[in-house]
Amino acid sequence: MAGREHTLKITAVELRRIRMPLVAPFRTSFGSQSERELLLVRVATPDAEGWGECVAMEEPLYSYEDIETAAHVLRAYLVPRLLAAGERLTAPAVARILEPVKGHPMAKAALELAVLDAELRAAGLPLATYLGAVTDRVAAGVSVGIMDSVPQLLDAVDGYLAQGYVRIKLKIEPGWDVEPVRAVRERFGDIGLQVDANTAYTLGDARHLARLDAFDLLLIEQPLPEDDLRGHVALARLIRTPVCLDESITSARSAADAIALGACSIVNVKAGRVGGYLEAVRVHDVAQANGVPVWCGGMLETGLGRAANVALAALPGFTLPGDTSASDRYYRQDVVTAPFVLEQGHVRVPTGPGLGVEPDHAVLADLTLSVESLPV
Ligand code: NPG
Repeated sequence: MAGREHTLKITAVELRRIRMPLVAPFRTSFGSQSERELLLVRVATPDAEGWGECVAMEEPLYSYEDIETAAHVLRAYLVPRLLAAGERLTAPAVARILEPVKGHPMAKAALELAVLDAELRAAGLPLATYLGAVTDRVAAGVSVGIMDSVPQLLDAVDGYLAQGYVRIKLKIEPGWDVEPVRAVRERFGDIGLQVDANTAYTLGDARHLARLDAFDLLLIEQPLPEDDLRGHVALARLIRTPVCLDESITSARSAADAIALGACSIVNVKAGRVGGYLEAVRVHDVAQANGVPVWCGGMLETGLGRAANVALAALPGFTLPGDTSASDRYYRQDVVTAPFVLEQGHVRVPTGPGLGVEPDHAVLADLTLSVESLPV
């Protein structure tokens, strides 16, 4: 990681809960969403403010965190520790200060990102540069939810391909897997295609999942439960489609373990899942050292979190397109003044200091459910 370190003193932290309507319902194996509620964290310092986004969902269906538990842990344990850290705080120290609090990676990641943004804005340094970016635009993939029918799915995929998305990820679950994948492959030919099961299968489904081998997928993501590494090792030997892990990878160390055991040959990197962007870089580094490709996962982020994801996806090990879609894939109105747009299947890496995007305060005010200032 490049760069000068600016120390800063945090004077206040704000937790803002917002609700954003989705352009269309998004269905995964764990449920359907028609709006996204999430938590934004703003830190105030004498030199600059910084923004972080907490990707926890309203209900604990992807992982055990939810918006309420994240707000509680931030309010009761994380923010007080950071405020007590005094004048000489730097973003790389945040994870160490928060480390005594077990778990809650999404809450920690949001706070670390807000500190990092403030620090980099004060230093005039873009997040992408700080993290080690090597490119000024990243390939954009799109995640396509489970639909009521195959014709409806084909219409949706057709629309995304027409917009220029360079890779399609289909959400799958038992009963919605081989047939939709076959239909998409037959209709659209040689496109970049992958599937995401969000832990919906068991090792007993191996023979069924091997039927996906016929469709030359880039990968199958998280077929088995997150704590079933041995199951993934066994499955990886039984199917030809490369196994990619998402939920199972909670740190750079767990990435190293999964790779060493042969549980995956590709890693989805999500900063929220591993406790922050700095740990996400270490996951990237471990994978790169092992010759394992990575890509940047998405959690329906607003333009603020999306900016950080796009910066991360510009690192050299991100050789597969990520869930780094344009803002309008999910939201008619984004919370930043310059939403992310698709240009020849890519999105541009922000070049301004910190996140490199500015919150649109009028839009934010419209979407805000509550604002809490800490310390009270
Ligand atoms: O493009 O932001 C995006 C969403 C991509 O499918 C996507 N995310 O399991 O990876 C996932 C899924 C997800 C979304 C998980 C929201 C949890 C919350």
